[in-house]
Amino acid sequence: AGGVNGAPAPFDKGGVKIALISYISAGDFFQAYQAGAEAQAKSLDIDLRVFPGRQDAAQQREQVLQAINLGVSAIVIDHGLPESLGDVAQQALDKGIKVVAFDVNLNNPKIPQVEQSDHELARLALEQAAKDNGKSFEAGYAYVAGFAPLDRRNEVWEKFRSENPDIVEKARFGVVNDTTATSTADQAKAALSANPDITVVFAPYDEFARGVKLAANDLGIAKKLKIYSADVSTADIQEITEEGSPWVATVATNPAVVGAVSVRAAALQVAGQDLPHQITVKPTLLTQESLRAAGVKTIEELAQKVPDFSTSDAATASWIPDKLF
Ligand code: SR1
Repeated sequence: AGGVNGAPAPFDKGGVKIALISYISAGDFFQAYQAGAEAQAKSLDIDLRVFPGRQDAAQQREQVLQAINLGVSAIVIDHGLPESLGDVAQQALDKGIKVVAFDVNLNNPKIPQVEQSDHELARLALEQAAKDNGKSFEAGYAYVAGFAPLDRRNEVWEKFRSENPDIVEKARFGVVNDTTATSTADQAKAALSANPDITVVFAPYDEFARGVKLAANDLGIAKKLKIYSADVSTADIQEITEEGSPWVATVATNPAVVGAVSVRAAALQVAGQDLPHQITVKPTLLTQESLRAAGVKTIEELAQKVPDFSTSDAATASWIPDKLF
């Protein structure tokens, strides 16, 4: 470990141990989030210990305890169930370990919360749906309760529906597991078959959207359906822009940037520097039309065209390199 020139202690010496403890590791979003966290850690000569998530709350809780025993300086907790994490996160704080939470509400004033402005994300997606389809249509909705970002997006969906009584939710479905897209596809297939008048699906997680698209293709109804989602990856861009795709818009951050911001937030705390309690990475609306017009094929190409996809001004300091992608 060589440390970072001009950085405050302990980053001047390097080798600061930080743990990244995830609830979910499968899927494009979470892999890119981890890659971004690793890139930021490398730039700060941090020894990042990654604990992979398997949607197992008991295991994640155990991993927080393991990280405490490893003597890390900070822990980034990425998703998870607040009820199984609150007390162990407090144990970490009591030992002087800094904690940052991404997309899990730990309701602790000592724990900064990173999020992607989920209300704005859902609002932008639904405004685009109304722009494309008017304010009277039958909708399908992919949702699983208990995940902070999905719950926040759901608040916006509920408000949007109450303000637009002719937008009718005909079916609700969704699964979060290690095969979210295919499991959601099975449910979407049943829901879309039972409700042939559905023309719009709000699927605010890219794995959900991928599942709905699979179902629409299997049923041969892709032409009459429009899917609005959250998140983006290189694979998503390909699925959105391909000929005849029903996936017409997504609202997204670069998940690698969010991973980098989470590590920066942890590093700033370890260095004793101030942070706001709420750390937000702003999402951008990406329509099928705009992606096709820009000829963008990968998330790297997107990062070259959309400044918010290459870096974020959240949780920065002069000594932290933030041009990573
Ligand atoms: C199961 S929660 C999935 C969401 O977490 C992140 O906020 C991503 O945006 C994804 O949509």
